[in-house]
Amino acid sequence: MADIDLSAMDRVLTLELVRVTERAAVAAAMMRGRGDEKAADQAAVDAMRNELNRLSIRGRVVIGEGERDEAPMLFIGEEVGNGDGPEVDIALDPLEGTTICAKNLPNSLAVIAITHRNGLLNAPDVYMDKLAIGPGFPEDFIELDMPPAEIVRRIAKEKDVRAHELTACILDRPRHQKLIEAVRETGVAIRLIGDGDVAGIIHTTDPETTGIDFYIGSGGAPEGVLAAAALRCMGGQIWGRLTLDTDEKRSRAERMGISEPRKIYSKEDMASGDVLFAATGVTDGNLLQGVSFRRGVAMTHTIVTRSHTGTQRWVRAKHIVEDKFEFID
Ligand code: VTB
Ligand code: MG
Ligand code: MG
Repeated sequence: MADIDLSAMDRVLTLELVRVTERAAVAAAMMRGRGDEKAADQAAVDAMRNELNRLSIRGRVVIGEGERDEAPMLFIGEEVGNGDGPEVDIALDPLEGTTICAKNLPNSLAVIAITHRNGLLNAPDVYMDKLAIGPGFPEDFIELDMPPAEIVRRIAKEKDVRAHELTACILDRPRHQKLIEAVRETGVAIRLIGDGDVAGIIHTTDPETTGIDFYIGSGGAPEGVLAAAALRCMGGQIWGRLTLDTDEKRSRAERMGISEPRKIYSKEDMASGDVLFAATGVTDGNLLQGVSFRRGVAMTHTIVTRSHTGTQRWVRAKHIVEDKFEFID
């Protein structure tokens, strides 16, 4: 492999990633609206793993479906790829928003991010406090620990708008009650989402289309790493801090190499190097359309992007379903 130009390899790999998320999305989409989160998730996991193992990489799952004993497939530490190619680390979520998919509500995704070995934060499956905003703002002009009113004031000033012209995306959870009150107080419109904060954060990169200006609140740490990878490629800023509020969580994090439990991570801290990112819509969403099935064909909509160049490719694919995908009926 030594004589192969790695950057050329990455270029090929970028497009190859599309197949991986497409395949997971189609499998999950066949289970849309059936009220069975587990089955939808399992279908996506199986499909993603099959496709991932065809890639010319020596891949290692860093952010995956869980620890080895709780996740039979795509567990943290699992080696994937055909074993022939660059050594890479992988963050994935074959179905981000299992409940959304089971209810056939907007913005469930199949997502993956790849970078060089040791380029991803080994985040334990705990909560992470997150603040994210799209491109076009000064670096660090807002901070994770600022009162919401101050965050809103600064964003409104930078955008030269009034607070009521801004929209924040927040996960609809009882733990966010105070946060929601504080943001409402400012006049900002809140879009409460049931799940799917990877999509919520990606939506900040294109407020004109999505209507989302910033994301705030606590969600899964693995999802934080995936969202950071997306923003490395698509622009924007994210700040995240792990919620390590018990001894058990702190020692679990320590075993995963985290020595500063209160550290605020930037997107580069969570995903460094030349990051490749792909997401395919499972259910219809604000940026990505969901999979649609017609007689004999499946249509998919994917974004694939790379931090090195920042190129965003929006790929609409028409798949002849027979032979390619397994039907469930
Ligand atoms: C979020 C959301 C995910 O988990 O990270 C959330 O993006 C956080 O956990 O889609 P809680 O549900 O406990 O709040 C999901 O909802 C599911 O992975
Ligand atoms: Mg998952
Ligand atoms: Mg998830």
